[in-house]
Amino acid sequence: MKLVVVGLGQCGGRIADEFARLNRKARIHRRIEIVTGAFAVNTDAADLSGLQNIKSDYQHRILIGGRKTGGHGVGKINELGAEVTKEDVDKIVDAIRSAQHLYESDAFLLIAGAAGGTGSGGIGVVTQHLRDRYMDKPIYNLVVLPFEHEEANEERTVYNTATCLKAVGSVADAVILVDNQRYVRKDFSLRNNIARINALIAEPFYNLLCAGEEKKAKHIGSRIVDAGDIIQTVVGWTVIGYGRSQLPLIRLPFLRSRNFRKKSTETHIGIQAMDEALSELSLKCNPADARRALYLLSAPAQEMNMDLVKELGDYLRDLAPEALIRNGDYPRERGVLDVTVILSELSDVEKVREFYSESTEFIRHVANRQEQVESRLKGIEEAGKDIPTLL
Ligand SMILES: Nc1nc2c(ncn2[C@@H]2O[C@H](COP(=O)(O)OP(=O)(O)OP(=O)(O)O)[C@@H](O)[C@H]2O)c(=O)[nH]1
Ligand SMILES: [Mg+2]
Repeated sequence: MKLVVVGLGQCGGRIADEFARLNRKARIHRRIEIVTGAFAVNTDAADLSGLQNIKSDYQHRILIGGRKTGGHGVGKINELGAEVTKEDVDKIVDAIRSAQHLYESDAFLLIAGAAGGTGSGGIGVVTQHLRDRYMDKPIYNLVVLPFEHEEANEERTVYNTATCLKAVGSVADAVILVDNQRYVRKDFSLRNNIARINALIAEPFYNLLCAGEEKKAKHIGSRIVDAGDIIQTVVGWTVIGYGRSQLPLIRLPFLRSRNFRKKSTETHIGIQAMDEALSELSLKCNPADARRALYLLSAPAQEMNMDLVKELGDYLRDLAPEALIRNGDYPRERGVLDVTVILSELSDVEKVREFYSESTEFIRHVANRQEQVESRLKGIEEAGKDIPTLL
């Protein structure tokens, strides 16, 4: 599958940059193309110049909001983010339209951090405009939810996140939810290592996008996962997970037969990778709420067999009994077996509900506070009403 990737704001731009890096890796190591164009949109000039893989011309690193933001961001006010994006949306859409291989692309992927200003406000606006113009291509949004400490310490975090989720939920064909906090749990030092988190966020997409683009017979699985399967799977609220198991280094030739022991070891390793993918989904959710699912098994050809693919399917079916499950195998990797899982068309996402209800409370709280401030100001005015004026 080939994507046009557009990152908005700092978070979106950096993750889009990561996709551009994956594309380079696919081109060098696999001679295939998975990203037909990578763009970053921001109100902050410094953030744009900090990127490494997205082409550095103004058509790919698109600065918006010129006069209103002076190149310094919107300071977490996502209404302003939405407003300046609307004003400059033609500039963004024109740049995307001039991408060389746009016609070959299967879908758009727009990325932003929900808790910020520029990306949070802009992602829904750009999605809506692309949707009006390219009705034949699905538009996916990848939305990054804030760390817990941001929810606790910064008032606007929850409000920005809720308004962003509401916007993307109503315009995108699918919203892939990624919770920053999930990546902190894996390894605490990561908190200071955003680049590593971004790599972990993009990683599950690598084999998933590559599998359907392979041209050489030896890398084409017996059941290919291509753009069609992904488009049929990814709808509405969506999460993605990735798990990897090392394969035993030494393989004794006499064990290569279809012997029972080997098969059970393979199955065990496969289930282990699938377990990891499911326990480290990009957002905690209940697989039973998924209406659609997909898994891709990538391993060296000799490690793969249809029994294993089927076993993984049975395992996933138990956890997501309501889901229509698609699957595929991808004879690639060396020394490892990995499993990518997508759970989609989720009928309930607790975290999204929480953001909505907390934000509704926050709006009430702000309105109350505003009333209090106004009545106090009136009090001051009242107290000074007999003082002569100098003006
Ligand atoms: N995973 C990840 N999260 C990030 C990154 N940069 C920022 N964030 C998160 O994104 C949210 C803030 O959004 P930003 O992208 O910084 O904001 P922005 O869109 O640039 O908006 P302004 O700076 O207000 O103009 C917070 O929840 C951050 O934790 C990143 O590179 N990777
Ligand atoms: Mg910024």
